[in-house]
Amino acid sequence: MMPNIDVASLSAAVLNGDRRALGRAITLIESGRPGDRQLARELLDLLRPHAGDSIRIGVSGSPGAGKSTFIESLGNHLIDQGHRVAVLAVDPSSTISGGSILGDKTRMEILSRRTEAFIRPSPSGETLGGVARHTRETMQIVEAAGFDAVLVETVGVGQSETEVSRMTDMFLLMLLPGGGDELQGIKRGIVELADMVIVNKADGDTKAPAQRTAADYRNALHLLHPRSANWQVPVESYSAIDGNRTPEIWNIICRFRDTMAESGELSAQRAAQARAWMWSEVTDTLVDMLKHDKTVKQQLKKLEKAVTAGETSPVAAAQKLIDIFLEKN
Ligand SMILES: Nc1nc2c(ncn2[C@@H]2O[C@H](COP(=O)(O)OP(=O)(O)OP(=O)(O)O)[C@@H](O)[C@H]2O)c(=O)[nH]1
Ligand SMILES: [Mg+2]
Repeated sequence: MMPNIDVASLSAAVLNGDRRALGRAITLIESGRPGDRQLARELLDLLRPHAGDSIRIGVSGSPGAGKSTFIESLGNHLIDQGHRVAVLAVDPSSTISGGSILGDKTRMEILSRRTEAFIRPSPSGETLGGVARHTRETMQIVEAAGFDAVLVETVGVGQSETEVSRMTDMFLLMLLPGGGDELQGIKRGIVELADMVIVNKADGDTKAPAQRTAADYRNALHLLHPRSANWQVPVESYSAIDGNRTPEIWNIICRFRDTMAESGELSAQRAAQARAWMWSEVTDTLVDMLKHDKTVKQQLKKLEKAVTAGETSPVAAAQKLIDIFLEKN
């Protein structure tokens, strides 16, 4: 797929801010070929010392809550302030819904045309695990390329926001006016992950409902055990369409980052994330190796069939596959 890659010069070009190199680097880490994986690891090794110097913000919320519109507004505000902004999407559902990535691009119309911005949708046809792995690695690459604000958008209906909260410094939850989280298809656990809640569409007819919803959440959040003793989760009503309060939202984000940096929580969180990353990399790599093993492949269909038919227990079949794999190594 990517012949004759010279990792050293690719890395140098990425560090130089070469956009085509950036695209190629990300394509390399997204490649499923085992040979490419080794190159990807080498590339990440070269870039890692230059990564980490950004604020990583996760933006989650129910479908249609206005996440992309918010990112468009915040991204443009940040660029006006001299920042460089990367937008990554964690959206394994895009394989089902089809066009959501294209939709996002059009919703980030101005942002996507600016040279200080880089927008990368998640690769289609990937499982959540795959998308999460790629997003984490892509984050390192865009940071090395000099992007100092990384915004990660995810649809808040499943497991993906937990993944995103594990790779970002701050987790924003975007809600619609009216109704609690159960009505919006948001699980309670997700509200507990939030470092800030934004009730969007506080404009026109939905302005008053947005303010009421914000007040409800403010009350509800007071009852939750705070994640940090140093941070009371703010609940803001907001309109991404008019974007008037975008600078205020950014100020809150900065205040959060400064508070967490001063208390030591930011570096503690990043250290914990690095440890967790190591373990998911171990899991992903072992599973990759196992799935690419020839003998395992030969037995796989048969065992899957036996499990489906209830002839073999899943546990026994898993052990059998692992035994086959280990015997050969
Ligand atoms: N009235 C109003 N509409 C908004 C606002 N923000 C977004 N919208 C509209 O809501 C719809 C969804 O906006 P998106 O930004 O695509 O929402 P999203 O959360 O990214 O959607 P998905 O990625 O599909 O989950 C679009 O039609 C927007 O124009 C807002 O502040 N006020
Ligand atoms: Mg979107």
